[in-house]
This record gives sequence, structure tokens and C-alpha cells, in this order.
Amino acid sequence: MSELKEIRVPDIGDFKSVEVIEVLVHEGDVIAPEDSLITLESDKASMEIPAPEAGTVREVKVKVGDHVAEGSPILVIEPVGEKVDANKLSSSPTETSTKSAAPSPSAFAPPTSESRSQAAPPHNKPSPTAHIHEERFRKAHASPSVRRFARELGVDLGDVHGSGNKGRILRKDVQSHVKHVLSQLSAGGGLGVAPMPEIDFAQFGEVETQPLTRINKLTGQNLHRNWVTVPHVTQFDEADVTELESFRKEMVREYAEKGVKLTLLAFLMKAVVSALREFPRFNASLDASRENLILKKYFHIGIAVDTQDGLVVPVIRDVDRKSLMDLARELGEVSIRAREKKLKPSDMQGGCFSISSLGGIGGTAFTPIINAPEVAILGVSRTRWHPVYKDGEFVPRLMLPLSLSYDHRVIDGALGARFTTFLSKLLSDTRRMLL
Ligand code: CAO
Repeated sequence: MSELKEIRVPDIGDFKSVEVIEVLVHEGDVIAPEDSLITLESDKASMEIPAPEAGTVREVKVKVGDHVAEGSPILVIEPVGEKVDANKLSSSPTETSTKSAAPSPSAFAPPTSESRSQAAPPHNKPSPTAHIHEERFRKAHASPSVRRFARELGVDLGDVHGSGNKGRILRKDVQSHVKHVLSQLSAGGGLGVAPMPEIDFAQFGEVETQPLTRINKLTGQNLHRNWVTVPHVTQFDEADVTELESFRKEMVREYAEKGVKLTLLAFLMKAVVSALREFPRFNASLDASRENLILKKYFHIGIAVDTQDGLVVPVIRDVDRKSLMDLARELGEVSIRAREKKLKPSDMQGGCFSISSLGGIGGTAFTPIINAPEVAILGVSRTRWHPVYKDGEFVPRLMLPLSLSYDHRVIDGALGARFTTFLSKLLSDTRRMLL
């Protein structure tokens, strides 16, 4: 057994009492020249003390939290080989100082290897840092504690800008890097896309700032979530509602006498329920695991209502059990309550399928956003007279444009087209609803 040797803190410049923030070796460890032994941190900088020579650690004389100065004992080792040139104690990934015998506050992690504490993660465990480019990470100028911290967070040090002396990466640089990445992600909706640029529109002309209403904000959040998380397909179709519309007109006066306004929407609700019965996958929701479809045996239909404060979707329950009169009356009442801000949260829950009718306003077609967890929504635009080729001649027919958006995870294209075809037939010949 060779003679034991004490390793002491070398010249660390003007620092008289510096805290030990890491002890990187243990009794019994075999160390090579320049292996990091301890990390010291003052309020201005951190530095690592490298091994001056190879050996086996017999005693560790410091612990985390101790304060040391030049000459304080660090370890007792049993030397085994070559000594390191004291002039090389000061090191960085790229530099080799020849003028100083000790690390300066600007001399940090040895370039050789990462400390034992950063050994590769054990096998069989998925590594959260799989995307780290090891070569770049190794070359980065940072202390073992910062390296460990970066690995814990899955940060590739090759991407981090070092604000320390000589570009050294500090803990706070890793933190700022993570904050920056997170803010970029949230600005890009968590999709990893470039954030929307912040533009001062006033530079181009006069502007006025109008705060969004509470409904605008809530609806916006839901629409955004549904738009980015549900794969939408919109199937367009049209229904010949010539007969239906003349029947409706016949009934309008009768309904009006009872104080009820009869619009196409009540008929549409009835037709939708028939289509949902025929195609139960449309009256369903994916469960939380996304592995099961919950098929609903009830028929609650949401109706998009345009109010001064924004869009709301009250739900009309048990449409299958209500008469046309009941539905027309309830539609009128619910849209008044929506516009007078009298809807309760429960009035907007439990929907199976939604209808968004812009028929009273105009347009030829649109792509409605699914009101998840529902799996489909029907958009209705304004009826128009079209020349339709029938029995060898063109005849004027009143056509109703339909736009069905559906969740492609649950409904495939063929089913989507079957649904609108079925709906179109029902609306063209309402007697079919009785079948
Ligand atoms: N084609 C032609 N005319 C239509 C029509 C259609 N598809 N649908 C309705 N109309 C007519 C009605 O018959 C009524 O005519 P009269 O005034 O001559 O009687 C007029 O348009 C206005 O109808 P309405 O809007 O009062 O009634 P409605 O039952 O059709 O709709 C409601 C009720 C609450 C759905 C509607 O007022 C509304 O808010 N629509 C907007 C929904 C919306 O914003 N959707 C977009 C959401 S984003 O996906």
C-alpha cells in the first residue's frame, strides 16, 4: 500500500470562504487526474476542484454546506499513478491554462467527462433526455450540478446560452431556457409552431381595443380545443325542401295563433333524431381512455344561438319524445333566454349532437366546429331556389344546404355521406320520418 496523500483546496483567488455545493466522490472511488472532486460556489461564481493525480479515495473530508478556503483538506487518497500538471487545473472545455496553478473563479468543469452523478440512466427505464445530443451536451461549458439539473429537465445544454464567465452555463440559464421554451409552446398553442407575432396595429392606422366578453373567451377556448384535438371532416350536401317548406308555411299561421314561431329548425331537429337512430355512431362520445365509444340512448340536441355577447349552445332534451309544436315553442323560449343571459350551466349540458343554423342570415355552406365530446354537428345555410333536372326537364326546387362536420376518429367518410344522404331524403319527403 503506497503512502496516503491529502488533497487540499488549491489557490482559488481572492475567495476566503467558499461553500461546498457538491461532493462528487465517495470513499473507495478510483479517480483519474482531472476528475472533478467537489464544486464550490461563491455568490459570484461556481468552480470545480479537479483531482491533481490518480488514486483511490480513502477519506472524504468535506461535506455539502461546508465552507472552505485555499489549503482546506478535501480528500485523502492512495495515489496510484501519474500526477496532473498543476498548471492544467484551470480548465474549460476548450482551454488549457498555463499560467495559473489553481482554478480561478472562471475556470470550471473539466472537459474530460461528466461526473459520476451523471452516468447514463439505468437500462429498462425510458430516458426523458433521449433527444439530448450527447456530443454537444458533453462539450457544453457547465458544472456537473448544472449538467445533472439539465438532464433532469431533459434540456440539451447544446441549446442553452451561457451567461457565466467565458460563456459558462449556469443553473439560471437552464431555468431561463426552459421558461423560454414553455412560453414558445404556449404561444404556439402547445403545437410546437411558431408563436403569433405581437404586432402594434396602431402603427398602420387608427384602432380601438375592445375586450372580449366572458362568453367569447369561454367559447373561444372550447372551440380552439375542439378544433385542434378533434380531426374534423365536413361533408356537404343539400336537401330538396320544396314540399317541406310549403307545409311549414301552411302551418305557420296555425302555430302563430298559439304564440309559436315555426321555422325549419324544428323539422330539422326531428329529422336529425331519425338519422341518429339510423346511425347510432353519431349519437355517441369517446370515453376518457379514447378506447371505447359510449352510445347514447337518449336524444338531446344542442342548438347554436347567436347572442350579443357571443355564441351559446343550449340543449333541448328528449327531442324524440316531443311534438313539432313542443319543439318550436321550446326553441323560441330557449333562444330568448339565451339572448337575455338567463341560461343556466345545466341548460347547456348533456347534448348528443348539435345544429348550427345560419339559414336566417345567409351563406351557402360553412364548416361548423364539433361541440366535443359530441362527435358531429350539422350546419344549415340559407335555402335557395335551384333549377333541378327532373323527369326530363329543369324545375325550380327549394334546396337547403347541409354541412355536416364529424369526428373522423369515430365516423368514416362513407358513414358521413350516408348520414347526410339519409337526412336529405327525410327532409325531401317528411313522410319518411314516420317510418
Ligand atoms: N333558409 C331560409 N330561411 C331560413 C332558414 C333557412 N335555412 N332558417 C331560418 N330561416 C328564416 C326563418 O324562417 C325566419 O324567417 P321569418 O322571419 O320570415 O319568419 C328567419 O329566417 C329568421 O329565423 P330565426 O333565426 O329567427 O329562427 P331559426 O329557428 O331559424 O333559428 C336560432 C333560431 C336561435 C338558431 C337562430 O336565431 C340563431 O341564433 N342562429 C345563429 C346560430 C349561429 O350563430 N351559428 C353559428 C355557430 S358557429 O358554428
